[in-house]
Amino acid sequence: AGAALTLSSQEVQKAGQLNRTKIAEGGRKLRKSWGVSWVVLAGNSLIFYKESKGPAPTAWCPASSCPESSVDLRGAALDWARELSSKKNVIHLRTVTGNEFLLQSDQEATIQEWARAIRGVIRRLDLE
Ligand code: I3S
Repeated sequence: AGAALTLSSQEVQKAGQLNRTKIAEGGRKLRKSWGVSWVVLAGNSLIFYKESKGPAPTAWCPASSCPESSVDLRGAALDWARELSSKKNVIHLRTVTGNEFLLQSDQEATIQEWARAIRGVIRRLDLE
């Protein structure tokens, strides 16, 4: 939760651990590579933090030293990804820049909460 704390000034709306893979970059399809990310929904962005590979596997590295990527949700689209993965509970996020991600949780309720929260931000930005 250290990562989320440093973002408090940006209105953290949701944070948690999800399975994640990027499937396209700038409209170009990528090879899937699923991994666990710490995901933070804050302000207009979805931010991914890599799980720490250090000696304490349960700890997340501090935001300042952790490789991260950030997705601008303005104009993005979110759908269920039933045809894009054999896994259950997968959502598909597409950005205006043609980056695409799959996010997955084994808990249906968890991914539904994420879908609701991300859609909320996308809708708010659509209205601006
Ligand atoms: O859509 P795909 O290509 O069936 O996705 C699977 C592959 O990316 C696979 O990796 P390799 O092709 O390197 O073996 C992954 O291990 C699978 O998890 C991918 O499928 P799912 O259905 O799990 O998203």
